[in-house]
Amino acid sequence: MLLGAMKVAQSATEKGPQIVSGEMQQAAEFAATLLEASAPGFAGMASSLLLERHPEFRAVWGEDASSRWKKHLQQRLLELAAAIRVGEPALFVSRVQWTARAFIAREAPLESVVRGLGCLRDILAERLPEPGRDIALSYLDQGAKGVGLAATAESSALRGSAPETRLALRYLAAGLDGRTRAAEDLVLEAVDSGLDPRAAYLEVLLPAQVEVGRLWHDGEIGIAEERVLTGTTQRILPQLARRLQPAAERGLTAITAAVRGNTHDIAMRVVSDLLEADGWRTVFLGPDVPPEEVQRAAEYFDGRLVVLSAALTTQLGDLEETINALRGMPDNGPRIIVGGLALDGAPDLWRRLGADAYSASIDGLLDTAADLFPAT
Ligand code: B12
Repeated sequence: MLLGAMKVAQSATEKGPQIVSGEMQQAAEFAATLLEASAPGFAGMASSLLLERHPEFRAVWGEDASSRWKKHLQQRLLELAAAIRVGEPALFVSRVQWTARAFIAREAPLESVVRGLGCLRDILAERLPEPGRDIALSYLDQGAKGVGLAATAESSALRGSAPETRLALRYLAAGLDGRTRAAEDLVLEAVDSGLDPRAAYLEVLLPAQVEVGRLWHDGEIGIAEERVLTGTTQRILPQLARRLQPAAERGLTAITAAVRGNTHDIAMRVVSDLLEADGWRTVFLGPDVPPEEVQRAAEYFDGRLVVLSAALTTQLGDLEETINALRGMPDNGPRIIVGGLALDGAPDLWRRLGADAYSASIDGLLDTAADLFPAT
């Protein structure tokens, strides 16, 4: 059962999540399920309506205008469904703002984001049955209002003059320039000359990854450059792991995984390495792991802690299914810590999903794990 089983849903007002009646929960679940199932159809209708109302957009998006808008609006509908299911309108608003920033960066008319949402609204008002329609329309309205508040650009994660930041900038420059070996040497030589390997992970490589994402989002680099830097980072990670000073073994196993659908596994790789250095035996399952496989691994390896990551809000259902699968194990299963960008902006959501803890950062996760399992 997905998140509709939660004791919380979002009212059709512009407030945060709140406890509401079982009826409201059912309405939210119903709307979310229907939106997911009908997303291609609704998106196709909204895309046709948009181009009928605004033929001038054809000149901007060319011959594929119709299919590109359909794809775009379909993704918004899936994000809308995900936000409704967890009762968090802010998650939908942040997705719309993310889109708005991408449009601004690519000099596409910002007005078209609002118009597109308006067409979705009209289609849903006509076609989405009650219960749940009002919730969907309210979320769409909040999304449309958020467009105007979208920042024109994200600020760089690499500001300031700390030596680690300067190293991250040099690493990024070499990596983006395709000088992979030089980029690798920069980081490893710094560590061999005294830089704490933890700082190399958390203050050099990860901020460089976040920065490359920002540059891509802002249209300043393409996918190829992002892939080159990510590949370089992935080459360095195992070499850094060998340079971490291991603490005394705890005799406990932690399983780490990016949930089904989430192909971002670098954070989990880093978490695994740092937990291992903290005395855990770690089992890193990698990206896109189905709930039943996480559960099977927890059983097979006797995992006492499971760390899960979801990057996109559309992966929240997969996260919840994974937690539920683990909770079905004897004694309520292992302890579960969750994190990832999907939970950003919804600080209490982890509780409702049934996890034991949430951390926004990897540093914080290590403290949380230590709190859950105090050394004896
Ligand atoms: C590399 C990358 C990819 C690679 C991933 C390769 C890999 N093996 O990991 C590929 C190319 C596959 C990819 C695909 C996509 N990506 Co991508 N990607 C990135 C990028 C540039 C770097 C990711 C990374 O390594 N970051 C460093 C790690 C450590 O950061 P992180 O994963 O965010 O984790 C941090 C926190 O979230 C937290 N954390 C994460 N998980 C957990 C778990 C726990 C328990 C804890 C405590 C903490 C924690 O700790 C980390 C450090 O602070 C980011 C930019 C960014 N801001 O990160 C975009 C980014 C994450 N991607 C993005 C998008 C949109 C996509 C795609 C949808 C693109 C597309 N149209 O296809 C797909 C979706 C894939 C999917 N189904 O999941 C967006 C997500 C926006 C959003 N919030 O919705 C980002 C933010 C880019 C951007 N600026 O817009 N991506």
